[in-house]
Amino acid sequence: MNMPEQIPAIEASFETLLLNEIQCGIYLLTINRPKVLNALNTTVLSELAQAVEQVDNDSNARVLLITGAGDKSFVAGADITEMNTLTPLEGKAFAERGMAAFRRLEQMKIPVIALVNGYALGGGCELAMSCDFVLASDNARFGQPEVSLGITPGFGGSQRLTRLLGRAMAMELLVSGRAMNAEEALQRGLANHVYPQSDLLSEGVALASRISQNSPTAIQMTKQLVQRGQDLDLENGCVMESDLFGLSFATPDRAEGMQAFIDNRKPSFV
Ligand code: DAK
Repeated sequence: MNMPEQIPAIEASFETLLLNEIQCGIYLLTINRPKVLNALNTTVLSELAQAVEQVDNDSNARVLLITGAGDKSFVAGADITEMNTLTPLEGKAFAERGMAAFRRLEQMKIPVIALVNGYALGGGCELAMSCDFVLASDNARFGQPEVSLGITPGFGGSQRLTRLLGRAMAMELLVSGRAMNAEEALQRGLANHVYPQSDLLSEGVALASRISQNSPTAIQMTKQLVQRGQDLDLENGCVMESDLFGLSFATPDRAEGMQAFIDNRKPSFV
């Protein structure tokens, strides 16, 4: 992905990631191992968990964008070279680290948007699906090729792909290892929008800016409703919605949002 040169790095201590606050409250996290198409090794997974924690603890953070360095790949999967050398105990630690990082990412308070700028294979597709939604560049390719390596998906791919695409299509992709292009991912609901690669970052930032004008408290509650509601039946999901709707009336954001409407001005949420 082409990075505007004026973007300042705010976190210098990462070896495999770049974390930048590109506009007030809008963070860009770049997996930065372009020579191996941003494959996920142990260091990336540890640093991903640290970066997620850091951003989620920033009360000014509004949206996290995640992408891959270069113009060829978002993330081409777990690092096969590293995986090939792991002992069973190291493999277990790798699995636990990855699962924890992806789960933590999914549970962030703020919206997380994957900017998929090329290959999103195996762990890369799983990383994209752990984000709240995906914007893709026109050269994006999504797939779960693990069966060709003699393994199953390991970061939740069999579960998240099935929830997103339905059982039959997920099964086809998981057992064939076939990759989808951006257009097919769009049609099947894996990507929300497809843009020319040169526009992907600016489109992501534009959407993040729009999101960041809304109430952070209401957004956090909405994320909870959508995520927890997926595991509930409709009746219990609606009960949860009534509860959080009621709770929103106790928040300063609700008071400000409604008063601003009445005053015919833009709300100012803090
Ligand atoms: N790991 C390590 N290196 C990789 C890589 C990967 N996943 N993908 C690409 N590379 C490296 C290549 O080896 C090459 O390195 P050099 O030879 O230059 O040193 C460099 O990136 C450029 O790649 P290519 O030369 O292959 O580039 P091409 O354009 O020809 O092909 C490709 C691009 C993406 C089609 C191809 O590189 C490819 O097929 N890559 C592998 C894709 C893949 O199979 N990904 C899935 C990996 S398996 C688990 C949790 C999760 C997982 C497993 C376990 N547990 C909880 C235990 C996840 C597994 C996976 O993700």
